[in-house]
Amino acid sequence: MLASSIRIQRVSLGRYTTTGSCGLLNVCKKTWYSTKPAFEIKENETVINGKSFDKDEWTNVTPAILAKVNRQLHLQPKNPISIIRQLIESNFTDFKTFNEFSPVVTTKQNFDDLYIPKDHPSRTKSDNYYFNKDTVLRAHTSAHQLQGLASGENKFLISGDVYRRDEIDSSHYPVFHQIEGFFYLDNDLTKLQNELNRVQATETPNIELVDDTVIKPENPVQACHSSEASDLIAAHLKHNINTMIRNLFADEKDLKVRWIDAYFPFTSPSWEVEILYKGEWLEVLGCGVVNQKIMNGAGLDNKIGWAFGMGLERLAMVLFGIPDIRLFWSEDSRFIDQFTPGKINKFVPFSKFPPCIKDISFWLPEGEWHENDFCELIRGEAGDIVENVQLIDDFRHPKNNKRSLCYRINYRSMDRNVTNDEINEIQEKVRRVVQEQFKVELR
Ligand code: FA5
Ligand code: MG
Repeated sequence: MLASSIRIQRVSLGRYTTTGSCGLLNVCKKTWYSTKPAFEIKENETVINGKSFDKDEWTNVTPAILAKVNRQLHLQPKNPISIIRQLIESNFTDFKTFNEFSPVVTTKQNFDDLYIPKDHPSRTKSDNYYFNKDTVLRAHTSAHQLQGLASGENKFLISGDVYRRDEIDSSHYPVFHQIEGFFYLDNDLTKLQNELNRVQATETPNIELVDDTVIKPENPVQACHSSEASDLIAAHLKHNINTMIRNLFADEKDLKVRWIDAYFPFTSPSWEVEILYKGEWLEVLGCGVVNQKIMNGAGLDNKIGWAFGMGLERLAMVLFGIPDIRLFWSEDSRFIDQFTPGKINKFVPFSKFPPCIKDISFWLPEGEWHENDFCELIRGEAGDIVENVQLIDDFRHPKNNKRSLCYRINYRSMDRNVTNDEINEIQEKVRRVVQEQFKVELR
């Protein structure tokens, strides 16, 4: 955990964040994964899967992140991420599935098409991986809602890897996976009621529900919708989600699910769903009634719909008992051979290797300090060997008013012992690069 005074507020595609922008540029002429030529970072352009993107002042994709693009954990049959995806899909049997949209999308797809305002903080360089001002690694599967609608299907699911610059700890990784659900129907009260009756007849989720959300001005029915139609489609959404969660947690006897109000520019009303797991509320998805402008833009003026976006890692960590988010990326057979497609079983940890802890302290120069950029730089130099980065001291000199920070970097490999010498070498590199990039004065 980072000290709360400057803890970076994580970015939700709906909420506001405190981080600003200041990207890093990494140059590397290495081609990864010979089977699928993935990427090459050249002087003036970045090539990924055969497509080239000119660099500009927005460019901040790094070799470490581009190396993840073709891993597609959600499609590796034995990976828990893929197992969870398939279990979710099995709850929506008549939905069309899209699992292979490219994560390289336009800023139009990721933001504009979803009515995310131009000045919304979720667009900043500090929170996203940009190829250039117009092209980004998708930050959510909602970036493909219009592609789903263009297919002509009225019920579909979209899964994929999504990318956000973030802090480093056991539950945060710059790549995670989401599954998006989308459903629409004629905006006709009889049809909506019949459809709701149909789904409610087949399943009654047996869970303890906490849902005291009410429609209010901060989370309103859209002006173009009648409250009856909006309530019916919302009830359909809630029933589908509650049933899915019940089925996923079939072995949890006392499952508690809580609905809370939320805000997303692309839905209204909007909610987030949390589950009570081992005494803690865990946010698992965001959802709501689709912004009618999205429907109308797709030529579906007389339809009304719902959408949700759910993270797969958090569910998989809970259901499979996986303690560290980096493990999903492990290619160690002791990890991957523990799992069977279609089945949830508890992960048996292989021995935990000892950590190697190093501190880095420095005086900051004038100007802003963005912790995401610092974490990104450490990831770039050290890769997955970094388990977490923690701010342990934040101090201002009483005389010259200069600010000094001390971070503790916890290095630990998931599959072998690390030597002090090897970590010293990495730490030296980290120190050098931090000094060069951020113009700090090392202590
Ligand atoms: C979104 O990404 C919206 N696109 C969701 C949505 C879709 C809303 C359709 C309405 C309609 P948010 O940023 O809250 O929202 O992320 C959605 C889910 O992704 C979260 O509930 C969580 O389960 C998961 N998630 C978000 N950030 C992380 C993270 N850093 N690590 C792991 N999972 C995350
Ligand atoms: Mg959220």
